[in-house]
Amino acid sequence: MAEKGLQEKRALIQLAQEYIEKGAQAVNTALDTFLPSEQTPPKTLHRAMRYSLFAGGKRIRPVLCLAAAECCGGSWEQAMPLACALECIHTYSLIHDDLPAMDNDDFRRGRPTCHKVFGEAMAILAGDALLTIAFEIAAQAQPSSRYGVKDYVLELARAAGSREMVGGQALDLQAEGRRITIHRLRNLHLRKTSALLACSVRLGAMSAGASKEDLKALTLFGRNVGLAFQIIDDILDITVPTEQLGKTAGKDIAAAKATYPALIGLPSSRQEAQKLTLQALEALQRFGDRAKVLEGIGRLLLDRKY
Ligand code: GRG
Repeated sequence: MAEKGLQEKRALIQLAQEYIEKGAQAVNTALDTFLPSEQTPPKTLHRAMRYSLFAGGKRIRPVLCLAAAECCGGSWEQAMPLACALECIHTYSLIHDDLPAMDNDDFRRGRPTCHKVFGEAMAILAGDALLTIAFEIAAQAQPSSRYGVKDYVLELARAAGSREMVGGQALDLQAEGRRITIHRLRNLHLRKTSALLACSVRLGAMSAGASKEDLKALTLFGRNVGLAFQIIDDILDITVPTEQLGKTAGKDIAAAKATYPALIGLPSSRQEAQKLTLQALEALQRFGDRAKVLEGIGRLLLDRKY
């Protein structure tokens, strides 16, 4: 699966682009029904939650969830509550990451950050509420032939918690201004970024009742795509202007962040992202043509420009 001609790679990327567009629309519609309206008291809190959630994120995590479900013989309908829960957790992490006590960013998803518009206290609460509603939404998913709602909730809680995403963020903060080894950096990225991406494909597969072997293969895909995604994110932070990124460029160098480009330079970072993407695609071999969309998304994420 890994070695393909240029035409074939382009066709897969095109397929992924179209899938993401349709998937994102469906996710946005579903999120709109799951989230309390702006008129629901407390109105400011619900406005703040919706402001960040509907600010135009790429919806990579929910779309990966939908694509993994289809790859394992499931449907968007079964996977949708889990897809929406993933996006709520992702958006909460961005709101909190942008706070002055963390990355202190003014700009996200092409608009002022949540705390710039609603104030720090309300932004903290909007993040808290998005994290909490994620579990309320996930609990509404239907059990599949192999997994119950308890399994979905456990999966989500573990990926978002102190041993994975939040833990990765803690390691990231502690690494600021320090020169850490590539091994430590990889470990940090695996927790901060890969865990939720791997969880996205796993939850989609679980909603389809996937076998243990299929879940294992998708976990490998998600972890490697996640690592490549973070490396590309760090490369884009240096090479792409703020207007194109939709968030403030050059922040990593300014904050003396531990990143792949800082440790091994841009060319080696690009090579590493390519290698990881190929490893991710190899993990899809067992699914044959059913994994075309996932393969396209993996290739697209390596090529992304924002
Ligand atoms: C728990 C506060 C807290 C943070 C957890 C996810 C995270 C750690 C921090 C957010 C900042 C960051 C650089 C995370 C790494 C993952 C990443 C590259 C996020 C950006 O994801 P995209 O590009 O964003 O999918 P959109 O806006 O398109 O959804």
